[in-house]
Amino acid sequence: MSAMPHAVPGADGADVNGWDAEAAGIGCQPGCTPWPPALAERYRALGYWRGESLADLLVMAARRHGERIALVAGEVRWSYNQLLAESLRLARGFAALGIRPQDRVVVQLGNQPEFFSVIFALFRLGALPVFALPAHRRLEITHFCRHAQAVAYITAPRLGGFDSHALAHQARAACPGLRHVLMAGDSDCFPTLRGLPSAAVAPLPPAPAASAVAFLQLSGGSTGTPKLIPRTHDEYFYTLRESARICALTDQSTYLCVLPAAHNFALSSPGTLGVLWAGGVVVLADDGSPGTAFELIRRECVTITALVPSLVPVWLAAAARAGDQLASLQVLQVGGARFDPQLARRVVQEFPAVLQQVFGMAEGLVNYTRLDDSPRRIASTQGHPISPDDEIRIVDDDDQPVADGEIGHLLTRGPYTIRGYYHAEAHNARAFTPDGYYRTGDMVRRTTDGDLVVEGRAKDQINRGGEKVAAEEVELLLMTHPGVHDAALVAMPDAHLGEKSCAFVIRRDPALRAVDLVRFARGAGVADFKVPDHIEFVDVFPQTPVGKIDKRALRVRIAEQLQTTNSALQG
Ligand code: OOB
Repeated sequence: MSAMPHAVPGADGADVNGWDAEAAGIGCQPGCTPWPPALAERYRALGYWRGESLADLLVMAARRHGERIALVAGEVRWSYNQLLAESLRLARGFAALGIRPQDRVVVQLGNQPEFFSVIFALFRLGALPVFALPAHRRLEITHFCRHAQAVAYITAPRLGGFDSHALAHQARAACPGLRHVLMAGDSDCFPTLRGLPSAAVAPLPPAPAASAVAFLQLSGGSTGTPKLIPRTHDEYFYTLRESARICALTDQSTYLCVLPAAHNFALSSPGTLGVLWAGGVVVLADDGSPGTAFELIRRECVTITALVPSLVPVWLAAAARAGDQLASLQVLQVGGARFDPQLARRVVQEFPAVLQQVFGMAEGLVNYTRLDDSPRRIASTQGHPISPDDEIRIVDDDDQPVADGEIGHLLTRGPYTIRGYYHAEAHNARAFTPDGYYRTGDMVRRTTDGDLVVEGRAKDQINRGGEKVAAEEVELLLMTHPGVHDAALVAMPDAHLGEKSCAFVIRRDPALRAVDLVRFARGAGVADFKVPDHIEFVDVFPQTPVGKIDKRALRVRIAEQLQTTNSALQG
């Protein structure tokens, strides 16, 4: 990683002011695995990595589109100039607090304008946001703070309906390294973003190197502790530019953000950052219900939005009664979880916008169906990768390529797929091949047109309507209950979310009830979506021939049980 720091002329605070190159993260990336130098050179030579940082993105966008509207949230409307000015004010304020380049800052905000001013401020400082989701609670937030050795935690007094003050107190008490807790909104207990010193005395460090890590994204994961994903400015900017091109974004585009803004799909595929790069408008919604979203689409003339599959049936039903409310909408993206091909066909036939399927992952690789693909391709595949340099291997259990068209494990590497998780050496040895391919854990096949179709999953994860639950994380949590001897979490079919979680539990205490365990899991402070949806008590687990818990058998058992119950209810 040899690129020199690149600051767009006119970017604020370009002089060094006592900050040294090492502090600015140039060539120093502890805990991160770099690309092999020859490949990095190739990606630069091909113009994929252009030496521009995500802070530069906003400076360039403000220069081109200054007084045009960048963000809309309720009655709040910020121009590009306002967003840039506010992010620089915050960057100076953060610097005055002593937040330095490469410091980690856990950011847990809703779909609100401050999410953007905060992350662009951190990008400008070269400090790394760690993207927590609004649903995360004490266990996740304290884990992120500790694992990333965060110096600050930025949250909002209310996250959805949740009062986050207690969570903020708990995080501060549990994480001695956390020097600052800041609130985006009024608070009696914590300093607020509005109250940050606008210290002219605190100069900004030089702009970060584009080759440096820009932020830590969360992995859906399949292991006991959630992993962090280091993404660099250079490669992330590449995905934004290309995603914006693939989705035909222009400065006339308006994107409605209904998914959590911190999630990779909503952030960059092309998401809010892709739209800001194109000079369009980002409209922030509190939720994805048609009641909220359709009115915003009409009022703001939204042209593109992104959904998880579980929202699609209600959108389809509401669209049939929506009159010309959706007249401006050109593209409806759907991704993040398995999308039933029959439902996809209905969208293609009935919904008044072009469907685009998106199959991506926070670790990198993103596939899109293209806007001009045939309706058949759009409805029946998850598209193909962003980059001609995305390398795809589809292999059997022994890492040998499967025959064309056969289903196998998807491995990938390329100009924006990470080479390792943050500070996770042992896990990296399993999650990546020796030659740097990421083992996605997805089972796919490739069509003769070169599109990927997701056929299943080998990783031990539950995809709950796009929210990922790592089985082991929940199993370990349940096993901390004194009445539990062993636990195995598997997916069970759900008509609305696609999948829900079912915990099979071997009890130590015969009096233990499902409701006790659910209460225990809630009380332990995990995100609600990780609390098992259903609990089955058993005496033993079925085993595979090598003596592992046979999760496939458990999945079949609960699926059959549900089917029997459903037919009994219907009969
Ligand atoms: C997106 O990112 P993550 O990191 O929350 O989850 C990635 C995983 C994939 O490995 C796959 O198992 C599943 O989510 N997934 C899909 C899918 N899109 C993602 N499974 C089936 N069909 C799809 N279309 O979910 C994400 C990141 C960027 C863009 C879009 C989604």
